[in-house]
Amino acid sequence: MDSPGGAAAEDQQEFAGRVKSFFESAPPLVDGENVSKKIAGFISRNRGGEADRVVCVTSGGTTVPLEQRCVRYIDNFSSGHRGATSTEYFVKAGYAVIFLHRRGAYQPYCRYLPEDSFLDFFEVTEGSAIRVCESHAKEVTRAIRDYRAAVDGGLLLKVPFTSIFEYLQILQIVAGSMKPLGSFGMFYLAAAVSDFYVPWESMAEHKIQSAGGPLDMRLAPVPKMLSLLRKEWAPMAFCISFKLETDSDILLKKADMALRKYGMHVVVANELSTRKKEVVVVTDTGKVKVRTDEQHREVEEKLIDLLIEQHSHYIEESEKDAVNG
Ligand code: 9Z3
Repeated sequence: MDSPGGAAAEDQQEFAGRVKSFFESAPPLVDGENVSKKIAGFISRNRGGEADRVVCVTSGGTTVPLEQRCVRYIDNFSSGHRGATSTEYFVKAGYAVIFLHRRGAYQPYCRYLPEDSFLDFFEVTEGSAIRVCESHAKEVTRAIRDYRAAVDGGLLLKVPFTSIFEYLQILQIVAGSMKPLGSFGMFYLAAAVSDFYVPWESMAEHKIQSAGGPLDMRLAPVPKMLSLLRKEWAPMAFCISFKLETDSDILLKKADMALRKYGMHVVVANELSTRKKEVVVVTDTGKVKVRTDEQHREVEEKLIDLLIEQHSHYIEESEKDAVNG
């Protein structure tokens, strides 16, 4: 008969096998060497520098391709607004931010795009020069100023992804580069990550033909990388994940479960329809509701303040632990 320890070891082995096969069968990351270099350079420039703290903000949904030469894919809901907004507040607070985002999702400092056409912001003068319309001058000036300050100050690195393969490969690279930062590193995982995927080797190469009738497809579970991130990839980093549900009755229970199961430091629980107005910050010491109000029109403003406070406390405790051995 198996001992409980034996069963746990078997589970771990099975999980390790799924992780191995996910990465081994993933298509190689396009321009992977360059991506790694950029990330490592950004982190080493900020290490011990003015910013000192580096956060990886993930944003937008990952896709699951159904064909190797992809025409169709399954998508995960996320506009990327949460990640883009949070990035601005982190930079404002002095953090260096690696913005790991879905291509085409909302971007920091220009969140009016893609909903409003940016052509509406400009007009052509009589001399054929282009100028910003008076009605948009204030916001455009502020956006350009803040964006330039973030980029020129070396506080913002944007790294795009589309598929679940790209996302997890890049996340692993970021985590490896963040490891030396210890407790000064942070992960703010707002991206909506696919739970199921089609393994590359069992995926059709060409566009699936509709003439064949109903489509049967077997999706494999994506190994949950959150526990790997905590245990192996960057064990000292402060980790915040998000829990999204549409049924508010199960939201907090699921957030509690995620906190324990993946060893997150914080889980931010949000319900789809109210996510822009209200979130609940769940930690092992309790739950705090964060809401918009008259002074804080964006829930991220208060949320980031609170998380930074918790991160500071975590750094202090980690340093005490290091001194006490
Ligand atoms: C979130 O819960 C984000 O807050 C939203 C933000 C995606 C709701 P928007 O991008 O929305 O501003 O439109 N992100 C995490 C979603 C997720 O997939 N979480 C997994 C889960 O709930 C855990 S990794 O199981």
